[in-house]
Formats: sequence, structure tokens, C-alpha cells
Amino acid sequence: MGRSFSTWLRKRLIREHRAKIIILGLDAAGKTTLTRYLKQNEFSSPQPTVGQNIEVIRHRNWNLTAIDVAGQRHFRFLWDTHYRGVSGVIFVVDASDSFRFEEARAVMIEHLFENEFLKTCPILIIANKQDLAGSVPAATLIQALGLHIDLTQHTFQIFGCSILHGSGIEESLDWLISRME
Ligand SMILES: Nc1nc2c(ncn2[C@@H]2O[C@H](COP(=O)(O)OP(=O)(O)OP(=O)(O)O)[C@@H](O)[C@H]2O)c(=O)[nH]1
Ligand SMILES: [Mg+2]
Repeated sequence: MGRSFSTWLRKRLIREHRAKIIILGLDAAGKTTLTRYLKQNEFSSPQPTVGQNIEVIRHRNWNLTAIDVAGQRHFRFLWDTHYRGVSGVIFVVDASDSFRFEEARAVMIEHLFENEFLKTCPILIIANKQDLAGSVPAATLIQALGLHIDLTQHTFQIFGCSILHGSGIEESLDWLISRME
């Protein structure tokens, strides 16, 4: 499938309120917990993902096909197989795990900012686990991840969320949908 056909199809689906989104982030950030919350509206503690989960999520009047990938290092090469046709990206960060911010930044640079397929996609960053002591607020995470330096070419927004408490999630998804084209 050529790039222009793929772009035409993506735009047409958006007009019908259908889109493919991809959920990226380090292992244990909360990608599968988020996917399940969006699907079933409840918190869970999933096993680490092997490969990927694909779920269709209803949000407002949208049908979102969400690709929830495995974040462990040895699975990250698989992310490449899902980028084509993506209209929006969610990058989940465990905001309580400052030891891994540097690794999260490196993964963002490699997989997001230098990615041809995701160049025009809005990027929603979830600063997750705000319920945990020691978690940093969204504004601090922008600095810690260097987003003010690296993300100048992209449409992005960061939201502090706790999937455990169900806070910040609805409005973050509203933002992503409003920016998809
Ligand atoms: N306290 C708290 N724990 C959370 C939150 N979100 C997710 N978790 C927990 O974080 C752990 C990891 O969550 P997962 O959803 O499996 O993480 P993942 O990003 O899918 O990890 P991989 O599949 O290995 O890439 C689980 O024990 C979740 O219950 C949150 O908002 N608050
Ligand atoms: Mg997972």
C-alpha cells in the first residue's frame, strides 16, 4: 500500500470517527492498565504484555483501534510493525519512577521523534501513577523528559493521570481525538 493511499484512508476514517492509535512506553508504565480501563472502565493489574494487545475502544462517538505494545526492551523492535496508518500516539510514563526518565526519553527520541510514520500524529503523554508518593506532576515531567527541547516539531500535550483513581484520562483522550486529522 503506497503512502498516499494510506494517508487518504486514514483521513477518510477520521471523518467517520474511526482511527488507529498506538500506545507506547516503557514496561510497567501502565499501557495495558490504560487500555483495559478505556475498554472496561475499571482498574486492573495485568501481566507484562508479550507481543501486543489490540482492542477496539469506544470513546464519545469514536471507534479507536488501540495497539497496546509490549514495552520490555527485547520486544521494542516489534513496535515498527504497527506504525503505518496510525492517527494518534499515547506515550505512557510512570511518573513515580524517576530512575527511568532518561530511558523513557531515549525511547521517545528513537521511536517517536525520528519516526517518519508518526511525523504528523498528535502525541499524548500520560504522566501516570499520580496517586503514588514521589510521582512528579506533568509540568515537571516535561522538563525531566526534555520535551520542551525535543518536541518542538510535534503537536503534543501532557496530562497527569492516575488510572487507579480514574483521574485525568477522559480529558486526555478528548485532547488526542480533537487533534487527529
Ligand atoms: N498505583 C498505580 N499503579 C498503576 C497505575 N497504572 C498502572 N499501574 C500498575 O502498574 C503495573 C504495570 O502496569 P501494566 O499496564 O502492566 O504496564 P505496561 O506498560 O502494559 O507494561 P508492559 O506490558 O510490560 O509493557 C501494574 O501492576 C498496574 O496495576 C496507576 O495509575 N497507579
Ligand atoms: Mg502491557
